[in-house]
Amino acid sequence: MKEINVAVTGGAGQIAYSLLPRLVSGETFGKGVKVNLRLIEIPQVVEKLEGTIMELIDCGFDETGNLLATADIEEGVKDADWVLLVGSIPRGIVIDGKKIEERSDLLRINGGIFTDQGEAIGKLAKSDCKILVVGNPANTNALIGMTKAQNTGQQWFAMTALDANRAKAQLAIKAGKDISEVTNMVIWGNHSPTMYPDPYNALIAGQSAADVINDENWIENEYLPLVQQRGKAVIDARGASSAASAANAAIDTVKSVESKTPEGDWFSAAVASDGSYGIPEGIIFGYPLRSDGNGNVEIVQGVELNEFAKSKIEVTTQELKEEKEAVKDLL
Ligand code: NAX
Repeated sequence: MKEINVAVTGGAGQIAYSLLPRLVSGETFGKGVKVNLRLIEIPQVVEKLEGTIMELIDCGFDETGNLLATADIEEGVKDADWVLLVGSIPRGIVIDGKKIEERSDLLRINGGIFTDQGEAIGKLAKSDCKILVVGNPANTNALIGMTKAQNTGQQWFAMTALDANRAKAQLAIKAGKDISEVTNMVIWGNHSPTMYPDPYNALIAGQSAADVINDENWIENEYLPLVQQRGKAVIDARGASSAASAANAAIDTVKSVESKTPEGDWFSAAVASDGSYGIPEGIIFGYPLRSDGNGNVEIVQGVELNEFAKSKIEVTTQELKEEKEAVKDLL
């Protein structure tokens, strides 16, 4: 059986609980591919992973390979084909008597985690390793990790697929169509409330979603805030942040990278900007992407942006520049 090594940080967290079974069930990497899973946690929590491992064994999947729990990032990412960086410190946690509320504090604390992880991945993971950052602030964490990894064969992604799935769902509901008919969704920019979930280039049964819905006021004043604030709405309703849908989006992203993108479609994730669409290089930016199914992912070119889109993209670009500035000493 073909084998693949997958490392996941934050292995004892709530997203991981929904994510891990689906990584080793044959669903994500395909039937007949054995998945060796390394679960990485902070030392205070690593023991709990033994319980998770027991449950994964008890699922009895044919594709489950070796299962390892570790607090040692180097052991966890060695020879990894995929690394899912889910673990991070949440907003509101108390560290050294101080409640971490400010985005800038969060950026710096989590940035510190991603320097070590990036170095370990660059040095020890496979030379064509794919890395998906889920832990927030995802784009800037990915920038730090990628910068520290210094390994140009590896490819870093920050997750925007949850935002894309949320956006598709809202467009489908509004249009009264099946979600399977919604394609070409792109989240431009940051995984944050400044994201731009593009309704003009998204298609419903091959036609611009904005044209199908034909309600500019709804698009600009209801749809955008609905998608941008959906994470908060889930927290308010559930008393905890999105977990099952976040895990699902991580699986979607891995599958999108691993398989050939259907002709004419694209998928959404943030990658290092190469200057496409006038976005400055040196930030991790949400783009429309295509995969050839052999590990090569490219930014789709030539997508038209109207004035509304350009103004939204400007705002999210500015935010990413500011985030970069806030962690500049970590880069
Ligand atoms: P939890 O707090 O349930 O779990 C996080 C886990 O990470 C904890 O078990 C913690 O011990 C571990 N951890 C912390 N530092 C670590 C380190 N240095 N190495 C290894 N593990 C470490 O959070 P959960 O709900 O699972 O969310 C995880 C992250 O995903 C958060 O940063 C959250 O903000 C982010 N999200 C990102 C989304 C996206 O679309 N990109 C959406 C969902 C989610 O909000």
